[in-house]
Amino acid sequence: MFSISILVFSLAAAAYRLWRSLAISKDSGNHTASRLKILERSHETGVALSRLVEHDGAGSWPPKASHGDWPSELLPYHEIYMEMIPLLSSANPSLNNDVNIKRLNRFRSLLSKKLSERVDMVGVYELLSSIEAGNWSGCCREAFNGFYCCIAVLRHSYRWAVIPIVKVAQEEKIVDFPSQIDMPWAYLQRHFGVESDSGSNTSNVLHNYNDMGERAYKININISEAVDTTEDAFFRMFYDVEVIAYPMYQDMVSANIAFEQGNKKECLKHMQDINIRLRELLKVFYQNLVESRVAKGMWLRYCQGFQAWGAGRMVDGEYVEFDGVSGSHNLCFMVLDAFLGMKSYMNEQNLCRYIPRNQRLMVATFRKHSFFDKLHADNDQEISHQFGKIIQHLKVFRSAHKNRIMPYLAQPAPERMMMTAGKSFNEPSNDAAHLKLLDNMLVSRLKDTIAVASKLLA
Ligand code: HEM
Ligand SMILES: *[C@@H]1O[C@H](CO)[C@@H](O)[C@H](O)[C@H]1NC(C)=O
Ligand SMILES: *[C@@H]1O[C@H](CO)[C@@H](O)[C@H](O)[C@H]1NC(C)=O
Ligand SMILES: *[C@@H]1O[C@H](CO)[C@@H](O)[C@H](O)[C@H]1NC(C)=O
Ligand SMILES: CC(=O)N[C@H]1CO[C@H](CO)[C@@H](O)[C@@H]1O
Repeated sequence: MFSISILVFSLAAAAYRLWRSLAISKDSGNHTASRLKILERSHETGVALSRLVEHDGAGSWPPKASHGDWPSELLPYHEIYMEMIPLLSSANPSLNNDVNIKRLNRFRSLLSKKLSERVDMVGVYELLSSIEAGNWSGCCREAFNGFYCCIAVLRHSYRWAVIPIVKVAQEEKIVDFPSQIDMPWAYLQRHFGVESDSGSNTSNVLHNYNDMGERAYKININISEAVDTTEDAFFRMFYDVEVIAYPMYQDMVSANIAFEQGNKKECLKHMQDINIRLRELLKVFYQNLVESRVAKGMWLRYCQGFQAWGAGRMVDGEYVEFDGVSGSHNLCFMVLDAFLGMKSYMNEQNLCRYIPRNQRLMVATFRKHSFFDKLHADNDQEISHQFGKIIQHLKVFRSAHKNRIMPYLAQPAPERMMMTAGKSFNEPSNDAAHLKLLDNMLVSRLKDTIAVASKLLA
């Protein structure tokens, strides 16, 4: 039984590596570091993409990260998370508050104890300060990226302490974190330009993968095979869309350059490439958000709860609450919307809380240079047609997303109150009202997308 699952896993891993090498080899030729350099010299959007890749991505995108092969000061964090995961989740969540409070306290005190015994705060502080001063000789960017993920998942595991998440933890509004995971978090958030106490799709998901496409910090160990496969398939989607999106970003820069140079033929070619990539990118969603890959009965309790947050702190005498991780944090969808000149789905405050600075800047430059509104009906029919195809792809995605996710969110989880990862508000009087609220947000974005399409017809 055990060896069969290992076999299945190795086959899946091998298939994945093959797929990735194919996906990446399609980019050979023009989607290389040298192409990036040319784009950087030629356009503001190229500068922004290059800054993201060099600084945040450790030279690549999605960002490169390594887990555990780190400077000795940081290593205890990796080891402690690995030791704690088996204690985090359980197959039979209790409905009894007292039992859950005991489990929560036990998990937190053990985690605190390990952190205080093994982390050398002065050493960590000195290393992070020297990085902040621009001295990377003690730690490469890849390791720093993996460390970002590790501290984020340690914080999420301390926040919840019990997976599936339980009411008594949801009711806590202010959590007192051990200083060993507060102090580095402040450095990391300053470095990446993010304000939230919680992690984001960047820290928790993208930085969780090494360059073999393997995810370092899992949530559930040994619960069931269905939980394992659901957890793997769900998180992989967010990484895989960025693998395909990277060359698409380059095509967008090229399209901007060609359009501004008046080279419509070249621009059209890049627009066609964008559509080819976008179709591949959305396949990741269509093929993976299905019951056989992401099981509804497993997803809410074992994958989603951990990524939520719903806690906060006092800032200038006012309580500020942070949300958890959301699909709306996906860089590729923000960039696509910006390329079309659509206003951002997230407001400014949420952008600053959950989206790293260099991602925000890149999105903003794509929006600034959007040439969608400059197209002329007569002269630019073919390019307009390509824009129409992008919009059509997004419309289909948004309605599929809206329809597919609702049954996932509506799964029973009596040990908790309803709460999504991205939007932790739990005011609505009942679950149906809550789901309706989320549905409305998505419908409104779908309507915005349809409105863009009608500009094209006008
Ligand atoms: C079970 C799986 C999923 C659930 C339950 C879910 C749920 C949600 C919810 C409730 C929202 C609206 C609230 C918010 O902004 O946070 C949202 C937004 C969003 N989600 Fe998902 N999601 C899932 C999977 C995905 C996947 C796999 C992707 C992309 C690869 C994705 C992409 C997005 C995007 C881009 C938005 C922003 C709204 C928009 O641009 O239309 N989601 N999701
Ligand atoms: C790469 O791009 C250059 C200039 O944009 C173009 O002339 C060349 O044909 C492209 N090469 C490939 C392999 O697509
Ligand atoms: C840079 O950091 C390393 C190790 O973190 C340290 O040994 C070295 O002295 C620092 N260099 C400077 C110029 O501060
Ligand atoms: C998971 O289960 C297997 C088989 O029951 C066992 O050998 C292994 O030690 C367990 N791993 C953990 C981390 O508990
Ligand atoms: C780790 C992670 O939380 N990923 C999130 C990214 O976006 C999806 C889709 O909404 C969230 O559900 C995930 O929680």
